[in-house]
Amino acid sequence: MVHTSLIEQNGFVFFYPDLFGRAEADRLYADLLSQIKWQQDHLKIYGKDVPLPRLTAWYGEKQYTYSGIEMQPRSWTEALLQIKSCIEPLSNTRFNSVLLNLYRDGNDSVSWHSDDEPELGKNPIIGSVSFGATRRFSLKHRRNRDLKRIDIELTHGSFLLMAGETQHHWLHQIPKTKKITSPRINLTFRMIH
Ligand SMILES: O=C(O)CCC(=O)C(=O)O
Ligand SMILES: [Mn+2]
Repeated sequence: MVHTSLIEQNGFVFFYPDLFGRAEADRLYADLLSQIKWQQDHLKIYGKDVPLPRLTAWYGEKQYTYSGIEMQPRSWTEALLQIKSCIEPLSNTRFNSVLLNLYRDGNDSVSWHSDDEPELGKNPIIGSVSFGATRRFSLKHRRNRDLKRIDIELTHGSFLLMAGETQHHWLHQIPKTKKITSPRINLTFRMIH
């Protein structure tokens, strides 16, 4: 499988531009859009409920807490199990959960963060699959200003793998953009301990 390496130090990030062919990606996108129980969550900021700028869902075998939001898992669907079985051999791990994001248009986003919740363990392997609109994904090093920010377009049917110390040293985001008017689905498969 053709892939490229995006960072040279403090972790590993590999990009597989077309893990899923066009027809299969189209089918999986349609299945996920209609079958996943998408929900609107809120963050409490200074006592105010602020809606997340995207819809989310949590599936798999374990419960999960992030930014104070506790998520009870729903059972794997056929589409999720199929995607999971495609990425596990490339990731050299087993995943027991997936966080799904639905970016309704370019106004939806996720701001700079690392996937570093305690239940992910020390050096988590994160398997990220994208369908629908192409969105820019950026990576920046936490401290070393000499390392340039990395921007990559996450295309329909692509796979991004983050491993090693990546979550300790690098932040990532999906910025807002006026150019995108259609939805994108992202799945980040994780191993919850
Ligand atoms: O949508 C993406 O590509 C990234 C999502 C993400 O970073 C997350 O859910 O933790
Ligand atoms: Mn993340």
